Amino acid sequence: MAGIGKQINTMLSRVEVNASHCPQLTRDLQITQYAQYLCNGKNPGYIYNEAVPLCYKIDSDPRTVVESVSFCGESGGHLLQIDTDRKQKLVENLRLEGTATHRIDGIKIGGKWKFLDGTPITQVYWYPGEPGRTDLDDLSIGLRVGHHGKWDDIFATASQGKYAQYLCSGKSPGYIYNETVPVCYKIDSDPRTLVEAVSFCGESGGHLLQIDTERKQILVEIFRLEETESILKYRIDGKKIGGKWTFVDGTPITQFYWYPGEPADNFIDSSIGLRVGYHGKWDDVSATYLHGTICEKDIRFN
Ligand SMILES: [Ca+2]
Ligand SMILES: [Ca+2]
Repeated sequence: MAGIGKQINTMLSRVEVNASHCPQLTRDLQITQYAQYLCNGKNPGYIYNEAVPLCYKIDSDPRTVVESVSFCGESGGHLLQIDTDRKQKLVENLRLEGTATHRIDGIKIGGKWKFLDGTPITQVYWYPGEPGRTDLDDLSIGLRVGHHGKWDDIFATASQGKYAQYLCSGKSPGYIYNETVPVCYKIDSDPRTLVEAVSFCGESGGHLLQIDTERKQILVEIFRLEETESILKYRIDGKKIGGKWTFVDGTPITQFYWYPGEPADNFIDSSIGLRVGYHGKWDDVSATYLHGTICEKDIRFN
């Protein structure tokens, strides 16, 4: 009898365990699945992160703060509000792509950082050196590619592209901003030696165009360089020292885009130019001959 009693007790306790745990487990699962469904099932492009938990979406089109707010609002959301360490950890692990800075919630009003709903931001995660524009008020918060989720103060009313354009051509007449590369460049057809070209670009805060990416090369290949009475070639960065091609700052050039038959290697002071008719492909030119100049200005957002 005692043995049966024990069995019954064991069975009862098992039932108890089942009764107390299974429904709970099911409910959690249902909540998770429902949350997931609410997040990405209803709103394509959103990703559900269960650990935070958080439902987020990344979009790379350039927008002002106002445009971003309405873009997020269209899908029933709002700009990502980083108000917990967990959310910050999440964005630090995101792999943001491209060159754009991605906006998150946050704006500077009367010298104070606040979320768009007016709540003061008490915990900040600035990248070293940020916020960099202490003198201005038209600011918001973004995550810059390469800053591993740490914050950057960025313009609120201008998209990053427009701001870059302003830094490029607004501050230095003659420069053109190409958003695709991106690069800020200027083509000048006055004849100059290499030394003169370097100082000419330097006067506007630039340097000779450094073709160090495929994208920049593709850009110069669609340039319509003009032949004038005095010039047929345009200087870009590059010279030969001790048998090695380097940029003027000493960085070795690793990728070359010579025109067939170039470099002809017939100068003791070789540098690089783009010859009209070579469709952007490179020509070795004498450093002392007079050629046109293509300058580049580095755009730094701070
Ligand atoms: Ca900044
Ligand atoms: Ca040549």
